[in-house]
Amino acid sequence: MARIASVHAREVLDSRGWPTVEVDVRCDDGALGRAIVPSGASTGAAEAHELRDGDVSRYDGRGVLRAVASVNGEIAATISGLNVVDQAAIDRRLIALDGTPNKHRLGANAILGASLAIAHAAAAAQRVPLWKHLNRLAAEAFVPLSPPTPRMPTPMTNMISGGAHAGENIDFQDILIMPTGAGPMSERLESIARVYRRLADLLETADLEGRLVGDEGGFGPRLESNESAIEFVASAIKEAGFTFDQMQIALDVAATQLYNCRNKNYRLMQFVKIVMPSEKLAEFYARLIARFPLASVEDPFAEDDWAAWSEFTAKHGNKLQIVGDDLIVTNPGRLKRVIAERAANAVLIKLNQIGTLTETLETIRLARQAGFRTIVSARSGETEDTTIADLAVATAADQIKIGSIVRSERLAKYNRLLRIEEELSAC
Ligand code: 2PG
Ligand code: MG
Repeated sequence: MARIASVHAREVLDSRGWPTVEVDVRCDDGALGRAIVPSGASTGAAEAHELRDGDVSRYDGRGVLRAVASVNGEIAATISGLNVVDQAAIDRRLIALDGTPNKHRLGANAILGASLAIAHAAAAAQRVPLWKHLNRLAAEAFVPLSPPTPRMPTPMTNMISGGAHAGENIDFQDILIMPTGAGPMSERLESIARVYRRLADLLETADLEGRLVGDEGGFGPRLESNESAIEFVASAIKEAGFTFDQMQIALDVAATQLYNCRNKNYRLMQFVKIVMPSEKLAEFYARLIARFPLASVEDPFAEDDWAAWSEFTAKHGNKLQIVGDDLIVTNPGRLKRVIAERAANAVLIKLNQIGTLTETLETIRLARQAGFRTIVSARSGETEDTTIADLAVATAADQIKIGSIVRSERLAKYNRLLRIEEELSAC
């Protein structure tokens, strides 16, 4: 049995050059676990609190030295000496230590950094890959459901970025593709890369910014409309030689960003000066669904526009994956309401929206129980940390959303999946 011997956090930088928290957990047998916390740009209001210093003399106030101090002080004192494999018990202690509903006292970035570093240390202490350890934790957390069988998720990969991730060039935040074939990850990545290259060619031929990318590596051209972005991706799929059965199209509208909650209207730049209520936006989506082979739509409405979500799911949910991101924020309580109100049929899973591994597994269990699809997701601000690749495999997630197929903070996860695939086939 390995016990936690030391806990040490430091401030490191993420893919946007903003500070974030890295935590090292060392066990008494020498095993080391390390994790780095990601950070979102289009965040939901109900997300766990990311603690920033507010000291404008450093990083425009976005330093994380207070969160680092939470880890090196109170968190280290509380978890030192505990059995490193007792993830659920340790996470519960961290939640109680913070004592606030959204983890704002110690910071969700401090708590999650510790929670994930503990899981890494436990895997190292047991000399098993992280996905194997997470699979055991998931099996415990999913009771009374059957334990998940580890498997490769389908990649949901960003091709064109918009909204908050690419300087508001278009309204929709992501136009993504999903290879549906059951082939090995290496083949699926090659297919995705092929579409990405054809898309670059098409954008360049059209004199658009074909090589300029947004926060997640998707192209960020200035286009006249959101439809035009979908058209470009659909054409790239065809140019690459795929049918829409082999390569599906998905959207993340991130509609909370377009919503004015005072007058309950959405504002899309492509409809200059037109604001629309959710009914009109739903009609716009119905036209897109009729015109394009869309398989999945994430955050079509704002995080608190509940009735619009339920109506949309009733109308399109039998053939379309409808994903709650800002709506659910990986929060078991919000997911329960979504299930009760049939407001979506799939959930995006982001560890830092809720702030511990244990609560994340609880949300995934609820989703599985309700027959919801699960999509494990990166944030737009990422690092070399690859925990989500292991989490997706360990929980048998349906999809993984990492961003595009370029930039090393994204590739770290895809490449990790390739290594895990080898380990899976050796089992
Ligand atoms: C999203 C994510 C990832 P962010 O909205 O799904 O693409 O973005 O991390 O900025 O919330
Ligand atoms: Mg989203």
